[in-house]
Amino acid sequence: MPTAGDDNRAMNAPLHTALPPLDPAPLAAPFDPAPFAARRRRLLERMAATGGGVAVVPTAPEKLRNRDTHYPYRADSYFWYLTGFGEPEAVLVLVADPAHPEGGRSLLFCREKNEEREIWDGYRYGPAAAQGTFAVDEAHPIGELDAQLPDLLGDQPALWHTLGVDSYWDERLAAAINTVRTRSRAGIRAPGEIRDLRQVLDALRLVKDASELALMQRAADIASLAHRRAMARTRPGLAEFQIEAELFHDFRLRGADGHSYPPIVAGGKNACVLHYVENNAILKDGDLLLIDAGCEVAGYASDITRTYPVNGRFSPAQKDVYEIVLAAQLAAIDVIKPSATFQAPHAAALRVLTQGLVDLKLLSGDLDGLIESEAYKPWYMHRTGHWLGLDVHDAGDYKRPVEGGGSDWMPLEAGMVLTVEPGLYIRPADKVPEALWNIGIRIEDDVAVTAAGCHVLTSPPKTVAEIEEVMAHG
Ligand SMILES: [Mn+2]
Repeated sequence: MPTAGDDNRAMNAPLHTALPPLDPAPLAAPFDPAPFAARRRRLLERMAATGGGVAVVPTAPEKLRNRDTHYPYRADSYFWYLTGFGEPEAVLVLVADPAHPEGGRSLLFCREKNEEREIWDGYRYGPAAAQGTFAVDEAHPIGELDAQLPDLLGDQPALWHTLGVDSYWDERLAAAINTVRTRSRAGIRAPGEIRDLRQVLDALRLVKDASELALMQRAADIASLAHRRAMARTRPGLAEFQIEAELFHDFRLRGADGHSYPPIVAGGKNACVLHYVENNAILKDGDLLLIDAGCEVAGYASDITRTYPVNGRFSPAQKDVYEIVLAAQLAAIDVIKPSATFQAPHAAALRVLTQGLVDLKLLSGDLDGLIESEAYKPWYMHRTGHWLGLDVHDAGDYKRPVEGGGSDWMPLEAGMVLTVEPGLYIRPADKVPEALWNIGIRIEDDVAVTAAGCHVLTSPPKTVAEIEEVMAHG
């Protein structure tokens, strides 16, 4: 264990790398409602294609943390996707109408202006300003929603809603439908169907538009710089949470909203705990450090994992395992292109990882047989990736039904974004050479599918040489 003096020297070590300055332009840019309006139009088209109706999309509720302190507020991802409106207590209503130039009417219900509350809690748009800024047809006080819903739902074929997500909204919308039913003797019909809005919205969210890809690139760039900073500052004797602080420093310094999920900063054997988030152990000379952390920019997540030696030099055993995981990750990225399926990178990674386990003498036998029997599972127990977007494990199906029954893995198309994150986790066990014990390695990048193949959004140092260089010289 190093002395306290070593700790201080490490924390104050200058970063020799010239980090790109913060680009304030995206922060100062005025809000552009056009991409959100285009998404509402696409949703209305999909609704119209299956008979039309009315969609009701509430944002997330505020959540109390304790007494009168709230958790930091974050809008519901579906609501944000369709509006870009970040205030709580808001609901979007879309009324499909083929005669409307946008495919239907959009109504935003939001908080009213309130001078006293704004002194305490900050600016509120209020309906008048919200209507223009967010380019909706109408905006109304949120207090009018229950009174207006029965009128909006009358004589409509279907109510579209994210059924079962929030029982409060399930009940509130059922009450609105019951109110419409009381009008049956006036000849007004209640919607005959309640349809799951998630299916159609998830399919839309799966393929990112240009403005989403730009935000995801920014989230990827900021998180990449943060990982690089953490790497340059890592030394034996520091605590995992001190490295976590380095990440958060860069996230906020460069304008990200914050973490996109609780960061994993796992030294030594903690790297073999897949969802380790305590981040409170001391980093030891000779151990590896696994960091799985990403930031959020305007609602969009990045998700990066890097693994490197605490003391800046890979041991021979650590290097052997690292090179296997890196080769698996590169092989997985290599097969990502339109028409390949979501399963293709996983299959490519499994081949390299399983051969690597044979080379490490942890497995023996025929490669295809070992893959078929999932012999790799004790050391590789998770999948190689997931969709990424507004949610770190983003919306979107991984399989699609095929004619004649059954399902196939989702074919990739340009605009989809997925993570590629193979790993190997070697816990102490009989018949495992001691040099390999507690080596937990994962390497994760964010990859956008393009027409020509794919584009890797994330860029922290990744090869053994790059990592050792950054750790030696910043
Ligand atoms: Mn991930």
